[in-house]
Amino acid sequence: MMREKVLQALQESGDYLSGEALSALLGVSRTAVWKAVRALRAAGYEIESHPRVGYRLTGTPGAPTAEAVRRHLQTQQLGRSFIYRQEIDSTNREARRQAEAGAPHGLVVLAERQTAGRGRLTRHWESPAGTGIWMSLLLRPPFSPQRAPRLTLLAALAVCQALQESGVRDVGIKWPNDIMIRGKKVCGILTEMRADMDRMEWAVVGIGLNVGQRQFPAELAETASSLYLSCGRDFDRAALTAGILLAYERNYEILLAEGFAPIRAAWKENCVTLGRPVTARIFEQCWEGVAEDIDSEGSLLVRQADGELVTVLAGDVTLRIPDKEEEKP
Ligand code: BT5
Repeated sequence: MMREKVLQALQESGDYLSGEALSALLGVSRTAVWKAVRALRAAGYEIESHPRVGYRLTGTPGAPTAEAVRRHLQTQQLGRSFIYRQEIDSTNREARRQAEAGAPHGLVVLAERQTAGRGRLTRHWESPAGTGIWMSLLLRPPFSPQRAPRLTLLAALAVCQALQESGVRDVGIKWPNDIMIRGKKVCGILTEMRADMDRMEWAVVGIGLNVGQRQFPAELAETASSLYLSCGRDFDRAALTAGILLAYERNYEILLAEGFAPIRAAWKENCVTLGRPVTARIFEQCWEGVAEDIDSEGSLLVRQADGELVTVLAGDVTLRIPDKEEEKP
């Protein structure tokens, strides 16, 4: 449909596209482009237009603005302070700046688009406008920095639960920080903190969830997916954001009240890594074996062929026998 094509082109560009460029790109008249823009606006998309420069997508239906999220929010603390931006370098960076300036536990920073979205180890995180939930949670946890990996596991569990509650099936956690649907990554998590020896001053948990992408850049096409591509429908990002925050807060309270055991159990139930042959890598180190368990700190325990059990604190894991669906073209 022309609407979809125009939308896709605007999403990909993230900037102004002239009517002329759009009509050349899609091989239709400028009137057809204009009609598609009008239809998109009627469906709730916000599209700016300026003579000469052209069209720019500035908002999508279900945009997770502070106001829209608040309408769904059922938490006590998480997201009660909420910063929403059209564009930002990285929500993690902004949350860190806010943390250093004294912002409270529970602050959430969310942006429509990140210009310098980051994964772990300075990797790039693709964060196009209006298609994802790019947000960071500022926490001031009353425990030691050694416990920080738990905050990542909590986030993975919360995303999983919120997706399941929204009717998404086949969601699983790949240790330590990926949410997968049928072998493809729909969400990544990046936790950063500032701490002294025995206390965390702040932790920032960044969550990047692909929601509405119709396609991915070539280098991610094999490995990444969005909720739209996996489930064939659109999701209300504001409602989903509130759902993730509620799930996170619930799990966080359980962690504080009852310790890590119930979280670990729930996490394990949703994990796609355990019981499978894996390769775990961190920097130059590499282990092969069967992922057997996670320990009380959230580290992965891998049973090697020689019977030795190694503890992997952090790193990347590949499943050596991929999910069946991964093999589909
Ligand atoms: C992660 O790192 O998965 C953590 C991603 C965290 C992103 C959130 S968005 C809000 C907050 N603000 C930020 O700046 N970051 C956080 P890692 O496991 O290292 O995976 C990174 C790798 O995932 C990249 O090297 C790509 O291969 C791949 N990738 C990049 N963008 C992707 C996307 N949108 N969907 C799926 N995979 C992607």
